[in-house]
This record gives sequence, C-alpha cells and structure tokens, in this order.
Amino acid sequence: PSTIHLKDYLPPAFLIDQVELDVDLHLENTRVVSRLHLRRNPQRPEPGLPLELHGQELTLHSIQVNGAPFSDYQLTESGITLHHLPDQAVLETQVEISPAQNTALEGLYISGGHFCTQCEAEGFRRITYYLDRPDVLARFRTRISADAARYPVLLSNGNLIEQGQLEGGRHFVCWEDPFPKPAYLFALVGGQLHAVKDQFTTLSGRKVALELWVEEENLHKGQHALTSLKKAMQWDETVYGREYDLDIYMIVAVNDFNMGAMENKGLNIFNSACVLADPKSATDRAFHRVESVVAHEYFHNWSGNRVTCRDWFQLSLKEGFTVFRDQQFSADQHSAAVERIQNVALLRTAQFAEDAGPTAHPVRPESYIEINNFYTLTIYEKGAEIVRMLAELLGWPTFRRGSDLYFERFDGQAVTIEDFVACMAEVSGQDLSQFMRWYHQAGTPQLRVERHYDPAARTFTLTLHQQTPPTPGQSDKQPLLIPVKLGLLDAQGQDLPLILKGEALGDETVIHLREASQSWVFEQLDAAPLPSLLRGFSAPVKLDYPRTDAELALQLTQDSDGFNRWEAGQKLALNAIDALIQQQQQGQDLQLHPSLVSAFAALLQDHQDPMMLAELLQLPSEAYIAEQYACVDIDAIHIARDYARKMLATRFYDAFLALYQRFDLQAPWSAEPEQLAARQLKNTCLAYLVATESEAAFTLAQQQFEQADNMTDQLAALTALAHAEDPAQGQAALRAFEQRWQQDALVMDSWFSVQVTRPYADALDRLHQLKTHPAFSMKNPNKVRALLGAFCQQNPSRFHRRDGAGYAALADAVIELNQLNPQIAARLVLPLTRHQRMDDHRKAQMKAELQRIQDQPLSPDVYEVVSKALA
Ligand code: BAL
Ligand code: ZN
Repeated sequence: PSTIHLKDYLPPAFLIDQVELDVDLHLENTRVVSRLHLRRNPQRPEPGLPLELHGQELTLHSIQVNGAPFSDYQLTESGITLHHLPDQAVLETQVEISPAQNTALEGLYISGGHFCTQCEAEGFRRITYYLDRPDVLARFRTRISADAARYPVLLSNGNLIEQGQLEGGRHFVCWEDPFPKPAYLFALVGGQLHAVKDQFTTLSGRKVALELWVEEENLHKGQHALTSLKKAMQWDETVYGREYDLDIYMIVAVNDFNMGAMENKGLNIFNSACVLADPKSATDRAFHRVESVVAHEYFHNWSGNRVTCRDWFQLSLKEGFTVFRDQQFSADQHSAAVERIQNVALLRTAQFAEDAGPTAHPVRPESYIEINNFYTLTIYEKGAEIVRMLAELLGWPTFRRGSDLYFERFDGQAVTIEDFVACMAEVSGQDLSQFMRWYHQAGTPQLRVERHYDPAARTFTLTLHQQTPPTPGQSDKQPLLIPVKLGLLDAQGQDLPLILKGEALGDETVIHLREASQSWVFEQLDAAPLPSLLRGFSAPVKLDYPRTDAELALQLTQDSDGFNRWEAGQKLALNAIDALIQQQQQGQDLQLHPSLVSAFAALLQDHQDPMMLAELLQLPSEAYIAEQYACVDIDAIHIARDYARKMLATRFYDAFLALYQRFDLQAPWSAEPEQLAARQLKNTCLAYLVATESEAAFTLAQQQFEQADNMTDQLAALTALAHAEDPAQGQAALRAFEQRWQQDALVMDSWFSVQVTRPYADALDRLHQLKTHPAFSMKNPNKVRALLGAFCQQNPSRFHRRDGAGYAALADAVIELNQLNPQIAARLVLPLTRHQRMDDHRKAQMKAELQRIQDQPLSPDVYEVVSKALA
C-alpha cells in the first residue's frame, strides 16, 4: 500500500458544482447512475489535466460525456482516469454495487435488513465514481427507488422534493440538499423504519422538524436522543451563536456501524448504542453517551459541515473543535468538575498510551496509508485539548470572536488548521506561531516542577522544565507554549493572593511556559506556599511534581479546584500502590500505606457532593497505573491494586454500608441530578462491599439485582456478582440477565463485556465460549467491541496472561476480521501494538502474534498498524 503525504497536497483538476444521483436499491445489485456537472478548477491551470475519479468495488456499465458515449478513459487500481475532457461537462456513469456483500460497512450496506451508508472518510467511492475528497463541495440531488413494501422509508440529505409510485410494487423519492457538501457527508437510508417526531424553533423563529428513525420495537427508546438534540440546538445558539440551517433534521439508528455516529448533512446515521436509551435497558452512562454524541454530531453542522476540511490531514480541525464543543456542552449540563475528570482520565490512559506507542502521530499528521486509522484519541481528544488551551489563552470572549470570524470567513469552504488558528491570532493580536507546535509535534510533554521559598525575601520561586520525548519519525522536539493554571495554598489549603512582579493577580492565574525551563517569583509570602498546579488540567502534559503525603492530603480535602482535589487523591493512591508493587516484587508481605487509609477516612466523612465523592473513591485503573512505569509489571500491578481495594473495602466496610443505605433512595428511577449522583455513589459503595467477598454483601448485591427498576443498578449488581472470585456467585444472575434481555442487542453487549472483564483466569475461556453464543457475531462491530475489545482493553491482567493465550486469541480475531471489516480489525489489533514497555517474555510473544498477522494477506488498514508496531 502507498503512503499519502500532506506535502503532496494539490487542489483537484476539476470541481463538481452539481450531482444528480439515481440509486435503484436492490440487495445484491443496486444500480447507481450519477451525473456530475464538472468544470475545470481555476486553481489548476496546467493544460489538459485528466480527471481522476475514485472508485472501489464498483462494476462499471457505461460512461457518457455531455450525452454521448465516452471511451477515452482507463480503469486504475483506485478508480478511473478520464482524458481530454472539455472544460465544462456533464459526466454520466452507470455502475452496479452489492450492498448485501458489503461487510466492511463503508459505502452502501445492509444493517438489520435496512439500506444505510457510511461515507466518511472514503466510503462514497464505493457507491459511484467520484472526486471523493473533502475539498470538492457539490450540491446533491438524490433520487432513490426501492421495493415499496420492504423499504417504505427512503431518506437522503436535505429536503424531500418529490415522491411517487412505480411499476412492480416499487416507489421513489427525491431529496435535494441546497448546501454544497463534500461526498463524505452524503447519506442514504432505506427501510421499514418508524419515526419519533418533534420540532425546534430556532433563534430567528424558523421551525425545524426533528425526526428520529428507528425500528418499531425501539420507538420507546428514542425520546432521550430527541430531548438531547433540542438541548444541543439551543446551546449552540446561546453559546456559539450558531443556528440550524435546513427545515428538517433526521437521525437514523442502525445496529451495524463502525463508528459511534456520523454527522451527514441533515441525516445523521447513528450506531444504535449512541442513540437509543430507556431507563430499563440503558445505564446512566449510556444516557450520558447518547446526549453527548447527539450533541457532537449536531455541533458538526457548523464545525465540520458548513466549514469543512481541505484534506484528511486536517481531520482534527473539525473533530478536535467539535469534541471541545461537546465537552463544554456536557460540562454545562452536569457537574463541570466530574466531566473534566472523566475526560482527562480517558486522555491520560488511552491517548497518552497512543502518544507513547508505535502509532503515535501529531494532531495534524504528515502522512498516512489508511485515513481510517487516524480517527484516533490523538486527533479527537488531544485535538480538543489544544482547542481548550486556545480558549484558555485567549479568554472565552475573544475565543468566541475568533470562532465567529472562522465561521463567517470560511462558510461553505474546505480549510486548514492554520486557517482556524489564524482567526484566533487575528482577534486576539497574539502570536500563535509557537502554539502551532502542538499540532505538529507528537508525544506527551513532561513538566518537571521545582520550588524554592526564600524566607528572607518572602518570595517563592516556581521553576518549570518541559521536555517532550521522541516519537517515531520525530526525534527532536521544540519547547511548546504550555498554559499552566495555578493557585498557591496556605497551610490550611486556602488560596493565597498571587503577586508577580508587583502585580496582584487574584487567587488564580495562568502562566505561560514557553522555554525549556522558566521561573516565576511570587512575592509577599510569609511562609512556603503549596502550589496547586495545572488546575482543571490546563494542558495535556505529564506532571512530575513530587509532594509529601501531607501536601497531597491537604489538596485532596481543601483545594478549591475540583480537578486538583481528585488529582491529589489519584497521586496518593498511585504512591500507595507503587509501594505495594515494590513489596510484591521483593517478596515482602503487603502493607497498605496509612496515608491512603487516612485519605479514605477523610473522604467518607464528607457527603456534600455525592457525584464527586464517587469519583474520588475510585482507585486509578490498572491501565493508568501501568502508564507510570517504563517497564510494566502487569501481574504486580493487578495484585497491588486488588489488595488496596480489598483492604480499603474491609477497613471501611461499615462506612461503605452506611453510605450505600443513605444513597439507596428507594424511589422510582428518574434522571434528576440528585438521583444520578446517588446511583453513582451507591454503586461505588456496592463494589467495595462485594470486594470483601462477605455473604452479607453478596446478599445485598443479589437483592439489588432482583429489585432494580433500572439498568444502572441492575448492571452494577450483576458486575459485582460476576466479578467475585468464586464464579458460582454470579452464575444465577448471569443466566437470569440473559433470559431477561436476550432480545435486546445493546443489553447483551453489556452481558458479554461483564463476563470477559472478570479479573480471573477463566475470563479467556468465557471469551472462547461466548464467541459461539447465538447473540454474538463477528460482523457486528458492537459485538466485537463488547467481547474482544473489552477483554483486551479492560482486563489487562488476563489479556497479558503469561502463556500468551490472550494475545493469540486477539490475533486470531484480527486475522478473521481483516477479511470482513478492515477498519474494525485495525482498531482491535491496537492492544497488541503496545509491547514496548512489557517484560521481554511478553514482548516477544506480542511481536510473534503481530508477525503471524503480518504473514497474512492484509488490508491497508491492518497492514499500516501492524507494520508500524513491528518497525
Ligand atoms: N465524523 C465521524 C464521526 C464523528 O466524529 O462525529
Ligand atoms: Zn466528530
């Protein structure tokens, strides 16, 4: 496979003003007629350039130019090259495709008997020959015909302009999208679907019809998504001044989908897991996911659709900005501190691991083989962190002016990350050239902290050193502009007034680290303060900031910044677990450090904010603990964390029980914040209680399992029981759960995950058994993620079994999936690529499995990931 480079970007030789598509839907042989209204691109004045259209898996029937048959073309590996075209032309092609054979789930395919599409990034070329690149924006008119009984609902982008009956029991509809768009935003749906409908009146008083299309049995699961959509529409008007532009906004739920959802213009297509929710079958987490993904896709209407990307190297232009926007939205709906904690927890485990591994890449990559491999945590989450830093550096009002300027200046265009940052520089007057390095440099910067108090001068000097480790293809790194939000705490944990160079800055400020090392001298301090650094996680960096247990305990209980309270608790826990790891490695008896015990004692006395308390009581995940080590001892990490958890559970059994009872509200389910928080805290307590393996705790979990009126409580109880050391504890509940939910694919996903995340030796046997369960299918990405993804990513000690059987299971699945669905295969293989920090024995086994994969004929998707991991 060939590598595509950003430096080779050239505008296309032709532009397409108008597309007329005629899609005659049949399972095995759908016929697509496309008429492209072409003209030469004035940006490419070289005479006689041919037109190179993309096409994949298409059977070509005919080509006409301006109504006459055309033969001056060559079929190539990636499409078709047409020579000697006039400067303006209508090109008509007729092709045939087979949706029923399409297991890659890109282009037009079948899910649950319905026709649907996924065109980002390069799926449209599997529907017809086209300039399938985001800088070609065209108006689409789409005529769809199909069997009227089997496919009564036929949808595409824009407005419905015509429909009617045809002979032979078929019918047709015509949709027209007035907004020019790149082909990746095209969508088409055909099926026996039913709509939940609503309406939204925009800021300027226009009425927008909202329609959520689902299978009939899921109609009762649609309301939450529509409510979320209306909140998102309103929020984008209020916070960003962005109004919706079409008369209709449709969302369709499908069961087989590679991504979470897709922002096609006016016709979002969603993975059912990200749109369907009712309290009986969906957890509070699932409700939250639906709300945030619905908002994310909606926000793309401006950040992505109205202003799109010039090329796929700019992917973070729309994804980073849109993730930032959806994070702001969620923070406004819920606890801002808890939202931030959860986002950062994901970033610091998964994105930091990506940044440290063989697939590390800048937020604006320089090259790729398969763009589908770049829908990563780096592009999305780190991209969002960069936009967050911009907002922090500029201040919200200026950032908002920059955003307005960006949308106004580039509306209807395909642009670059430089264009976005230039708007921010223009409105703020700031020089953001150093800041641009965040987009160009891969790897996670490390910040080292030194502090010095001078009692005679009453000054406190804070020195920060920054360094970014080398990543593949980038050995030398330049210093970045890092905004560090900070406060200084007195001995009681209260914020001190900040005075820098005689200037009073209030209780909190943001300092800008630009050099490799830099110092700040704070004045008029009567005693050494305790800096509270990187408040709100103001930059995506690793902080090397040694503090005493007493200092961490002070921050945990007193810091005015919620994020840093949590962070101090995590650090205390990491220190205690590190001590246990060392005891384990040296064959000593394990002894939990008293500082963590005291911290829990303090936490358990303060119930002011139950949502926050539930977060504060979580020990760092094994994956995050592993992130702290250059050489990972996977078994010692598991034993140490498990020991800490069980010791805390035993020591505070009564307190956890009291909290459980206090927050077990005994009220019918509601989505009110108090109830959400109560469920979260109660179930955190339940997990600790059951960790003691006491009969009383098992009884409590069993009762909760049987009596729960909602999935949050039911699944928490099931997980507690099924993760007990004795597998018999969970068996009855697992059977009952399966009986109750076997018809609900989304709930069965949880049932699969719970079993393969059991932290015991039998987890892999369960995985092998469950692969033959009738509800499992390798063709359904949600099932693959629920079973194989969950085992490899959420059960590290079992995935990394010493005998290598976990690795072999993953490699077998990747080899099978490589044929069926390359995009999912390339994603699934990633845990095998994280071998750098494993011990030599495991490293060798992981590489051997990667080699076994590489010895197969591979899709470009899997080839790119595996070859980087073996380089
Ligand atoms: N654009 C792909 C799906 C998403 O990020 O919204
Ligand atoms: Zn997105």
